[in-house]
Amino acid sequence: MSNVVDKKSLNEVLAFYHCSLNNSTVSPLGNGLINQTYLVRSINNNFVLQRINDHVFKQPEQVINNAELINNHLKNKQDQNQYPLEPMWQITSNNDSPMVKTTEGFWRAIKFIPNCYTVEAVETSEQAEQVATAFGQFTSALSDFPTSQLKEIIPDFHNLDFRLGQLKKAVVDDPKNRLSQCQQLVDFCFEQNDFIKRVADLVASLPVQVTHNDTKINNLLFNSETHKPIAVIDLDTCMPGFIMHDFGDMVRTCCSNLAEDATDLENMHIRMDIFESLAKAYTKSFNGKISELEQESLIIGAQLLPFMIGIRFLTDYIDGDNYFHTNHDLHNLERAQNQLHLFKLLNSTQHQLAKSVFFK
Ligand code: GN1
Ligand code: MG
Repeated sequence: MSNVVDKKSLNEVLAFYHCSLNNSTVSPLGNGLINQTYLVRSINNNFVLQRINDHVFKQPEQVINNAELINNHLKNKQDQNQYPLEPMWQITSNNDSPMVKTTEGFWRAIKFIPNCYTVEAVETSEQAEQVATAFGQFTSALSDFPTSQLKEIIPDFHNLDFRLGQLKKAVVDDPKNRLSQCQQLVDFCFEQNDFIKRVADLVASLPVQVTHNDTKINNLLFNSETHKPIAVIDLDTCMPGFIMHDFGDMVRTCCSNLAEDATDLENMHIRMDIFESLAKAYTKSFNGKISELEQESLIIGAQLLPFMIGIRFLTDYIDGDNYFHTNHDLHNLERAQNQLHLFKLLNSTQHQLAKSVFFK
């Protein structure tokens, strides 16, 4: 799928929303690695337009249906004063559906909330607290949602054995002869037997919840006046899952002092104050609806997500960059090195981290 959408294709999709490039402006929005997202400003209204990556999301209609179900549930909770954030409505097009199919792929429009902004990186422990509280409120409000109604959008998305299997396959195929560039890193992944076993034991016993699976701060909208989160966005990977995945992705994206593709790894450290704020706020947001095992799993999740995404970046590097958008040939390898280094740091500080989860 091409990253560039031409004017003709944009006009084709805009027509479904009663506008065109003659009466509206379309500008890229956000920094996602998967979908293409635009802000459309027209005379009638402003909305977010998104082309869903159908290489990643094989059945885009399932992404859209899941979002409808989740939004309806959140709206009910909001009406009962049990959800303090805003659901992110998808807009019905003139074909009476929230999904539009054109020659360029699958599209949807999402309501635009004015006077808000997104934040790319966590800098303070107050922000970490906001992230953990908002994503915790989200999953907590969905705790009585029947998970079986949700389609598993990307099967085995956060299944470690499956991700290790994909890496194994890429190593055997080595289609771009890139293995020699990363053999040591590959070996490192397969040497983590104790950790892999701990994860397998845990997932056999953890309760299933509706999880977001992409809990970075840039998937929250902040109100420009109050500077507080007003909505959780990007519901694409909402699926039945384990809360350690959501907590782990927060730790992965908030606690490192470096960006996920930074290469000066000797400078990487874990921001303990941020970790503590995440752990305390996330646990608190469930209002006691979190089991002891789930609480314990948070420490494993914190290590698991960097490990698993490191494996995914490494697999994509060996495969020839088919999945994640990259800016240069070594981009996925650098991301993998970075995330696996973060895993190492989190692994070696796990006892210290556990203290802040259990508030000892
Ligand atoms: C992808 O496109 P974005 O940034 O929302 C990926 C996440 C990764 C992330 C790494 C569907 O998310 O799992 O954590 O890149 N989403 C999918 O930056 O694979
Ligand atoms: Mg995402």
